[in-house]
Amino acid sequence: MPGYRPDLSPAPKEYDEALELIHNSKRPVILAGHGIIISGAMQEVRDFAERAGIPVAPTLLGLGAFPASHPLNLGMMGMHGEAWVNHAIQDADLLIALGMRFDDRVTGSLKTYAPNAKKIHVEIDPAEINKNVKVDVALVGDLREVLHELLPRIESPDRSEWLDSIDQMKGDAAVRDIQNLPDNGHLYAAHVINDIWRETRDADTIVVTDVGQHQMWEAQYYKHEKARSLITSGGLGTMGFALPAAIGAKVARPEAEVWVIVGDGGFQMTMAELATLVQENLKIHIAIINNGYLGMVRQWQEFFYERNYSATPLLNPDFAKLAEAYGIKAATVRQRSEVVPVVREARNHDGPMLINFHVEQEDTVYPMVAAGSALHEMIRRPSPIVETAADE
Ligand SMILES: Cc1cc2nc3c(=O)[nH]c(=O)nc-3n(C[C@H](O)[C@H](O)[C@H](O)COP(=O)(O)OP(=O)(O)OC[C@H]3O[C@@H](n4cnc5c(N)ncnc54)[C@H](O)[C@@H]3O)c2cc1C
Ligand SMILES: Cc1ncc(C[n+]2csc(CCOP(=O)(O)OP(=O)(O)O)c2C)c(N)n1
Ligand SMILES: [Mg+2]
Repeated sequence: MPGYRPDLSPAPKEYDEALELIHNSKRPVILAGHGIIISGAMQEVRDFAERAGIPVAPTLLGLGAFPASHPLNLGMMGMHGEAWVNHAIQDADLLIALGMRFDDRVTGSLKTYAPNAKKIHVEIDPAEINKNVKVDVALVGDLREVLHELLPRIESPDRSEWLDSIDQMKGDAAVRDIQNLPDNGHLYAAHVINDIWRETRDADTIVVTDVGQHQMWEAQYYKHEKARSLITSGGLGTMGFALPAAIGAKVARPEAEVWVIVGDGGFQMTMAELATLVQENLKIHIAIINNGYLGMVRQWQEFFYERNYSATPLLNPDFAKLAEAYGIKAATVRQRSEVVPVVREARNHDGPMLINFHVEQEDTVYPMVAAGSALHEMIRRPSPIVETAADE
């Protein structure tokens, strides 16, 4: 905007203060946000984390900014983040926030957020500094430029004790248990998404999600290695986003494989765009995670409103027939054994395909930090079946 010229060059003293905090910290965590991707600082963040030996926790919109398979990647933080990540944040003595804005889904109750941690905030927008979380040092500027200043001065202390203690917390990994549920005839959304990941992980894949439970399961069970391989509506959380956004992604990157992962509720908000798919001849794969509910709202009704499922059950059309009416290939899947074959069929088909996955109806996203709770006070899956923290 004309006249809006924030100072985007941190003072030398601010760099010195940040470096002192980093070098004196025993239990630091990097909070990796969407600003890394916007700034194009993926390599710099990696260099920084590796040189300083600091573990990295991405936000939802930071997924892909730091490779999921990197040994320093802890996994997503926040309301539906991994339990050990939230515990690590609460135990940390230093948080280094890189291009993230401490959204309420990330912090839980602000009163109890990372109480023993000093905070460094690297952020391009001065209005974000001290907005939600009060910080000790703010470096206001473009993240990539700030990291170029910091990197040559970063020392490499031994942080193995801290990293080992986080590793031990991973034993407490209820969020992963569902992957190992026996094939008992029920289809779980986590299975579907994890299988799609296994089949498409080596391709140039872009996943576009809608808003709700399936969005959180995708964040948990699809491992993003590269920036911009996940497109999702985080801040506004707009149902109906996925299909039109996927059309945009495919038009912009025709060579990429584009998957829509969408709820039965959100899909119905913009499903008229199926016509656009056909008209523009776009090969997009649509996976409807059909649980027969506005699932994320049903989940809140289950936890906080005594299972009073008011206005959340959905009377859906037959999505496969609907797709076929547009001339789009379609399939309906109810068994786990059918997931991989149908994903392969979609990938081999010369055109778009819609798959209607009928999943367990009253499944719940765990862990969950209830609104207003402290980040470490998570509702956990009752009696985990198998602990699989070592999952690749
Ligand atoms: C149902 C639902 C559940 C959710 N649950 C979670 C959850 O469990 N965990 C979670 O993390 N999120 C969750 N979210 C998403 C959450 O609401 C926020 O959208 C998300 O946490 C924001 O991530 P961010 O701060 O990285 O990105 P943004 O909100 O995009 O913020 C990016 C920040 O980077 C800054 N920036 C931009 N460019 C630069 C640059 N060049 N240099 C430096 N800084 C820059 C911007 O000014 C901004 O402050 C959920 C959303 C929904 C709808
Ligand atoms: C346009 C819009 N309306 C309402 C909401 C509130 N909301 C968030 S998640 C959700 C339920 C989503 O249901 P569905 O698309 O079936 O996905 P599921 O949670 O079942 O995976 C609702 C109603 C929203 N985010 N956006
Ligand atoms: Mg649903």
